[in-house]
Amino acid sequence: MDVWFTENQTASVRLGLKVQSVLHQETTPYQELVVAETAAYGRMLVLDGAVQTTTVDEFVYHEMITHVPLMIHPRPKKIGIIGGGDGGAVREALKHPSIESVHLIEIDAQVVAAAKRYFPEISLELDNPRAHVHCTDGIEWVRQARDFDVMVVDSTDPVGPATGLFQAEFYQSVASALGDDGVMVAQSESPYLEPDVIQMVVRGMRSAFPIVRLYLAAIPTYPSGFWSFTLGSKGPLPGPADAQRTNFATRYWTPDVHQACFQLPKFVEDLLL
Ligand code: AG3
Repeated sequence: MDVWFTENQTASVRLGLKVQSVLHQETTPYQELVVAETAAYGRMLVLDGAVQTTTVDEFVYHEMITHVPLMIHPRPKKIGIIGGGDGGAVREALKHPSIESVHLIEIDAQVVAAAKRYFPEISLELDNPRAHVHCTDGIEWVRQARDFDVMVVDSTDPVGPATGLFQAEFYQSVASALGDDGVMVAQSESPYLEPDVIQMVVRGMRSAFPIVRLYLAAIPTYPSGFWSFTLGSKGPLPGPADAQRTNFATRYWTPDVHQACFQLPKFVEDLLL
């Protein structure tokens, strides 16, 4: 018998994945959480019907949301990750020897618990002594945070618990939480399916940071497979990766991709006007 998972990515676009087994299903205080084994993309985490991560393509998203801002900062020591309860961004951040502490601020403790139980290869660094997990509201937490070097917003879509993470006021409090060379990045959805979200994020970030740039990566299980990240910087500019600092293993990020990802197709560039 064929069993299929369907994500309604928009009112008129769906993604279908053949499912071999459903391993876990629960309603947390914040959302519906499902873990399933898929035929094509390995094990998958779904929140409120939206694919968050799969073991086959998670490396793209986690490497690109982490190494791009970390390499742009001259010497990142203290990192904040808002959302990202699966631990993938923590794992990537800890590949940088300069990092002294990574603070993960995930609102839903059940996401962290499911990641530890079902996604050991993604969550393994959550027990690293340099990693600090806080299961609390990221918006509140950022208001009192100070002296961070890099802040990564690894959120769900701008509906439900993540809505406030797409607002200008939130980017302003991230800017206050960052030191002088501070850099932030937020996942900002698909240029094909959610151009309005990109424009909202870029506009909001421009109200808080002097430098705002968009970059792209190909992530097959996310809507349209073509994904954007928005970077806000207090000073450091995207440029060549420091060759002294690239001595870690990756599967998508390379020093060339680090620069190339900022080269935007015309229709994407036009969204930023
Ligand atoms: N953050 C989710 C990206 C949005 C996916 N959207 C969707 N499938 N509709 C990923 C969390 C991984 N750490």
